[in-house]
Amino acid sequence: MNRIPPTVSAENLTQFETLALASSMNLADGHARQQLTAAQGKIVADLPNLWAEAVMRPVEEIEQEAAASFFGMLGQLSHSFAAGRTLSCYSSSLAMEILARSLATASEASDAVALIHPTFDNIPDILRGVGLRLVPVEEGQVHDEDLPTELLERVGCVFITTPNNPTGRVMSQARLRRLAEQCAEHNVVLALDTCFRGFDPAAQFDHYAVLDASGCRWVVIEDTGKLWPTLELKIGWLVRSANVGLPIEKIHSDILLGTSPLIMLMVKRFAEDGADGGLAELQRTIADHRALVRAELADVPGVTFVDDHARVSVERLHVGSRQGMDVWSAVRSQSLYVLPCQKFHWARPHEGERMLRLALSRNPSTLLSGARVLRSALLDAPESQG
Ligand code: EGV
Repeated sequence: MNRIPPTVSAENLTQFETLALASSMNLADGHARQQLTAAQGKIVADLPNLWAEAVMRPVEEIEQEAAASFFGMLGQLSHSFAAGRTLSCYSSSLAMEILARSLATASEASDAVALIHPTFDNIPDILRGVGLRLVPVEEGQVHDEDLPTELLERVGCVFITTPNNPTGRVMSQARLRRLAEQCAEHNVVLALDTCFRGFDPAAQFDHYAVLDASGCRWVVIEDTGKLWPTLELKIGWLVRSANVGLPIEKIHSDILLGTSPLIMLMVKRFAEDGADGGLAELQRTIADHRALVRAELADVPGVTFVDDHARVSVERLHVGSRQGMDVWSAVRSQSLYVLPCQKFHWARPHEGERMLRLALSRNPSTLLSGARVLRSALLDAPESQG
């Protein structure tokens, strides 16, 4: 195999993604880079009119309409517009930072957070960055059983990504209800990152109805950023329960006055199109792309697809006895960029050593050429015998 000396240094997954930005075969980041659909192209062509509308109308009204369209498209009908309960941010990571600072500032019984493992590494990094301590909770554990009482007694917050990134695993309504009840019982904040929910109908039951019925203190981070190829024009929403007891509004206002009403009008129109069939079309496109990648790599010895039922726009590949970083280096020498998985396993990186993540929200031609490069690199690096 064509081994490149490890001259790159990437400290986190996003730095690996940055390396890929200049390449024509970028299967690294989870942002949407496929072509606009015809209906989406029409919205983009209408941006000058949206600009004129945004200049004229009250921001608050636009903000409510954008949120109503987006939350409605995703089945989140019980979400509240009450004052300060739905705050818009430039990105979901900024929403995450505001939540993290709120948790660190508040007088919680504990400054520890129980965080799903694995998950995208900027979540543990942001939480640790404000001084919070982390306790890993295995994805399988949180989906299959109640959380242990001794864990709930030593954390101030449980943080779950659903659907999870990179596994695509979705928390069921029954599990969410039980987890919310447990959090209510122990006065622990339940935080959900639902940035990938648009891809999976299983994640589109009304989470806000379940959370509110439990009486727990909760925060949800929603995101328009993964769905549509809108050149980083996006909104991350920070939504909270009335009883959350965290200084979220204050910290949000320390950082921003508001997001762009032009982007909110664009989001409103994309969400209307989504509700009108665009979201189902996107889900079919991702399914086609997943099938394309799997077909191209299916018969490579040792290679398996880890997340059978995933519907999110990323796909994990197990490379058998090979090292993921060796494969990463080999395909990089051919200008293909994928994501090595160690850093998703933020508590035990070695668990991700033999996996790669591929982005599916690309044009099919890019996916096909990428899959072919990956295929030949994998065939050139046969599995070790022992
Ligand atoms: C993914 C990167 C950061 C993030 C990428 C991502 N954002 N670091 N603020 O959007 O899965 O590729 O989530």
